[in-house]
Amino acid sequence: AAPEVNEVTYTATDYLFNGPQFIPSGTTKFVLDNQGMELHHQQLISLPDGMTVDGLMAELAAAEEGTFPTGVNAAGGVSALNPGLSGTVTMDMAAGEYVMVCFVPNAEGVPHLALGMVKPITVIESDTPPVAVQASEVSIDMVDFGFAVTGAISAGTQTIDVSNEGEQDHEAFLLQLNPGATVQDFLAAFAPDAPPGPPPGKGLGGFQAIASGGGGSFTADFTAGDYALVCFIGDPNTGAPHFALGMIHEFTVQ
Ligand SMILES: [Cu+2]
Repeated sequence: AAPEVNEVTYTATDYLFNGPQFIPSGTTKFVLDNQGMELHHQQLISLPDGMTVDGLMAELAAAEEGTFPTGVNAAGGVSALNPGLSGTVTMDMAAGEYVMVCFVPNAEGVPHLALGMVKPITVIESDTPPVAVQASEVSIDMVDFGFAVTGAISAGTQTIDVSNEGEQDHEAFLLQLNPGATVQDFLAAFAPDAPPGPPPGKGLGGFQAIASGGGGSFTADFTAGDYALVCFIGDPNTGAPHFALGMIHEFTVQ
């Protein structure tokens, strides 16, 4: 068979994923369409041999904040999107069992996966070879702990390569900031004591957490304004989120 990109679309609502459970292996373009009223993301997790979905949920609940249990690999996906937005991630999917979850908390701090956003996905071995990767003009290397961005992000639709060159899991959540707002202002809006109201920025997707050595690309529409890449993964050594250790990259699109 000739190499081709398999496109699969999932919708996120409050609080369910809808979309195909069975997809072929190979180069896969994941589209996530947020039709809910809250932020949602699509975190794929590779289900280890012998572990059930319920077993994974128990391990995730017991894991330290922002970390994946030992032996459980984060497998990418579309990062958090504001209501009404959609995002795209492309990556090579190996055959196997996966689970799609959303860790975004609701207003009471309950993660969406505990409210129903858990969807088992089976990637079935196919003979379609992966599509040869065409390098994008912009690439992001995620390291312990920072984002190394090569190339300039400009207005318009852009595809950006993402690669986890670090030892730990990393993600590249793409945030557009309201005029005058900072990343800290945005993060503060999710603190337990934050006043009600929308955060001063919007999630445009990006690349959800992926294990060391993994990667792919995401596509986003940029207009003039201030943006940031943020990683929310927890460092098991210090307990600090990666964004507090250097994984915030602010940039301006002209
Ligand atoms: Cu990180």
